[in-house]
Amino acid sequence: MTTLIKNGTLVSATGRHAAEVLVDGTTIAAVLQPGSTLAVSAESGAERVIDATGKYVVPGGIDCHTHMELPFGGTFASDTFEIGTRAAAWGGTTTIVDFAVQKTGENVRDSLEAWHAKAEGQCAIDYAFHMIMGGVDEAALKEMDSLVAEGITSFKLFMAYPGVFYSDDGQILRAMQKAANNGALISMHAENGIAIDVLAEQAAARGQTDPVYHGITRPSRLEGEATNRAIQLALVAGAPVYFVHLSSSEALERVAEARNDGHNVFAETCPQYLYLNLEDHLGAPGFAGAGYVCSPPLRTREHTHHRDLWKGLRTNDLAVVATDHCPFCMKDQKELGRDDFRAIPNGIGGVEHRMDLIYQGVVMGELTLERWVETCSTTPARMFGMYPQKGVIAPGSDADIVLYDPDATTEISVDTHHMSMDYSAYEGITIDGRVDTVMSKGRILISDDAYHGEKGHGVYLRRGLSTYLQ
Ligand code: DUC
Ligand code: ZN
Ligand code: ZN
Repeated sequence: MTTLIKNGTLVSATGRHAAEVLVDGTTIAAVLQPGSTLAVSAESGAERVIDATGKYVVPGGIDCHTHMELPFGGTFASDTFEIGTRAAAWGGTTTIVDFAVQKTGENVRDSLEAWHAKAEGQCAIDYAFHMIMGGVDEAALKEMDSLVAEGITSFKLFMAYPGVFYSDDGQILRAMQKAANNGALISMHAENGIAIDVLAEQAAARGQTDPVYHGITRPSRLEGEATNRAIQLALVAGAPVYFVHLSSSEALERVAEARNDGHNVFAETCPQYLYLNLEDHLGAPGFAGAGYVCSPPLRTREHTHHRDLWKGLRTNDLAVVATDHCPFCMKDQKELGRDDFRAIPNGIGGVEHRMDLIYQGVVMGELTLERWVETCSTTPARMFGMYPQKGVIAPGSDADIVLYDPDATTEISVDTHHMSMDYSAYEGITIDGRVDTVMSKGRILISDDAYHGEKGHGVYLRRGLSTYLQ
């Protein structure tokens, strides 16, 4: 089927202009100048014409940090691949990169197969995998080469969660040396988990068991320290490093220093660190704060008031916005930690709201429209080896396209979201903009406030090496 999208403003990472987009089957055939002979003939030949008057036409969002069905703390993240990718589509995200998980002591290959089995045939949008390595041993290091060949070109290591996902400095160095050799990108969860466990145990022994102590026992200084340590290890190994879910000014400063020195050091942040804070959300009365327990934790009000993370997004010290989508319900899941914050499953769901929440940054004057597209789509595609198949509206690219309406509004609420969560971390926030139409590989998934997709439309993407490195 051919589709012409006309009368819209095409926004890319580098500019905006009036343009018509011709889609043929699953890919973009042409970007045409309105009124040109080619555009006129494309319209007469098109089987479907979409009028995008007043809308921004942008590449589909790419959320490169999700955890569908993640096993955590004796339960599982509540979104299946089916539900989570459908919710993503509702929010204008047309590709996710989820984290396949090797827990400490498990085999990497078996863990990956298990992840493929969860996702295959279930997804509404295309999906790819990073690999979490919960144990860097000889077998895992060997598997890294074969995984790169299979399109898993990035590996997440944890400096947190001793005994579950944790890697020590020697293991990190070895994985980075391997990455320096095979072109993979090491993604780092940078928090000093050994020190955090001591603080958490001491707090619990004092009877400080409320959700807010999850944040108090994970001070931002320990994110800054781990970030610096990982940078130094990466420099010794000669490998690039990418920090996931960067949450604090201290960590951002370490990244900025390394980047100013010309190093291949990159970072993402997440909407929760831009919008939510420790006192108002994690410290909410009663047990409500449990809904905001994630790691790294929400930072203090002072942190969010400084707006350092928005600034980092402007300067490119933060190159990407992802969600770390890891939803749990209050009932039966967050409640596991009613008597002890250490037992609250860590995570916030937000895959549906990323494009809207970051677009609100445009409305607030924090980012340009182009930077919105770049941080939410184009850079994730380049960073993780999916560009130009994804992340750009250009001939030959997948026809993953969002029409965004700046004149409509979106009110975020548990009553209207599509994630499998019995609360919303962003309840009541209103966005001055709205996802209007979502197309994935030429197929309309969302239009007229209705879902037209189906599970299995999304397929596994074999990623290439990052094309973002300096
Ligand atoms: N942080 C979370 O909040 N959840 C899952 C894993 C992680 O690192
Ligand atoms: Zn993490
Ligand atoms: Zn994560």
